[in-house]
Amino acid sequence: MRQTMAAVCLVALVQGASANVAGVEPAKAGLYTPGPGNKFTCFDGERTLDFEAVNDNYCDCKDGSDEPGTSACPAAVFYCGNPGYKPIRLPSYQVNDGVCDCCDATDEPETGACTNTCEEAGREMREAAAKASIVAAQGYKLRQQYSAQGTQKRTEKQNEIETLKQTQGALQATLDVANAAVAEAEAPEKSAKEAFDTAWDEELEATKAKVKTDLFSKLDKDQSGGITSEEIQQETQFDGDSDGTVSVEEAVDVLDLDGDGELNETETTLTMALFESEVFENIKDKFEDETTVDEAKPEYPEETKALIAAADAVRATQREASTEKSEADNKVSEHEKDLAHDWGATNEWSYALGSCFSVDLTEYTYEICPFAEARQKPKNGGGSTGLGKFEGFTGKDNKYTVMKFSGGQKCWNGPQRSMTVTLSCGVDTTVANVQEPSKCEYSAQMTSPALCEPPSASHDEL
Ligand code: MAN
Repeated sequence: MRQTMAAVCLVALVQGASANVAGVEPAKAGLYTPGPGNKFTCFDGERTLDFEAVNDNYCDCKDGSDEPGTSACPAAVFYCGNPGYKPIRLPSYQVNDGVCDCCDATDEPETGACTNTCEEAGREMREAAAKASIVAAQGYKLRQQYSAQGTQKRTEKQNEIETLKQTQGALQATLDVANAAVAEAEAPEKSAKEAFDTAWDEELEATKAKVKTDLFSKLDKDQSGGITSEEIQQETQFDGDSDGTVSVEEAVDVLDLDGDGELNETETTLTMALFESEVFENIKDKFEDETTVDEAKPEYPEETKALIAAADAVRATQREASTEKSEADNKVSEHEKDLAHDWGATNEWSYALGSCFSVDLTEYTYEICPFAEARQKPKNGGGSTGLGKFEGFTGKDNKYTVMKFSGGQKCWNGPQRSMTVTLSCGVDTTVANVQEPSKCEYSAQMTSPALCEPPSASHDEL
């Protein structure tokens, strides 16, 4: 049946008004006017076709614009509106491939593999978005608190550094005075102690020498200056076999220095010098009463004790001054180190200073300490492994979305360990999903209120 011109126009108008060319996104709908006699020009302007060539499953345009709703053109993009959910765009090869990519089922018209699930998907998405926005709101409140606390903490630390720096001079002066007092008190203390110690050493040596000469003298009965075997025989201590007499053999044994069983000239009359060097040590135990020397050093005399006490007192003062000074120095460097860290755009990360957050997995516990380090601790005991020192925030668009740790313990046959932590908004600070995508390169996800944006900044208004 031949249509009148008016009827064709009417059909075109009606179709144009509700024109739904499969796979075309609303912004481009105006470029497609279905209807007999209508033309279509490829987006690249290279060809103009009869409209029947659109979505006829044959690719005419290089840019794929004539086949938005089929898989015929590799360059084409399929758009599904997914009413009730959110629109998505697919590469054309996903059209009619038997896989449901669009919840409105429009990507599978020929396979008929799909039903419309947009209502359910939309509901789930809105529920998730509602939950996320509650989390975001709670988290953002915390973030504001952390920011306020952080700003205050920054000021406090700066003020404390100022105060400490002012006292550092005085503390150093006190320490200098104490050092001088110690030097002054230690000189007489040292010489008094040294004098006493030397005298004691000499006295002890003299006593030990006297013990030897006394024993020599005791054995040298006739005081001739030499000990003979007859004299040895008179000392019952040399009665080795306890038969009541010291035999000639027993006496010779004492004096027989070369061990040849008889006494030569020097051995027959043993001099003091040989007695001291060769005999005394062998026989002294037989004369314990005479040879035991009390080697315990006596206490220092009162004057020396007074010098030691005086020096102890100034040393104690010096220790105190030194401790106070190093505590002040340490505090200053600790604060300076903390302040050197990036606490976030509004100091919102301040709450994590000095804190660690961990997660227990099957084999390991992972511990993340912002501004410090990340560690891996085996659950079956054993030492922990350093996964890297805090390097900083390294996210691309918003640097506070990624925390990087690097330069950790070297991996056997590999790099030094490192960890990349991806951050997202959460009411609590939690660590999850720790993985090792490549050997000794770890990744983790961390939630923190520091990542929660003000509710108005939320992009999902579905
Ligand atoms: C340890 C752990 C692992 C790592 C290996 C590399 O076992 O740190 O995570 O893959 O060392 O040898």
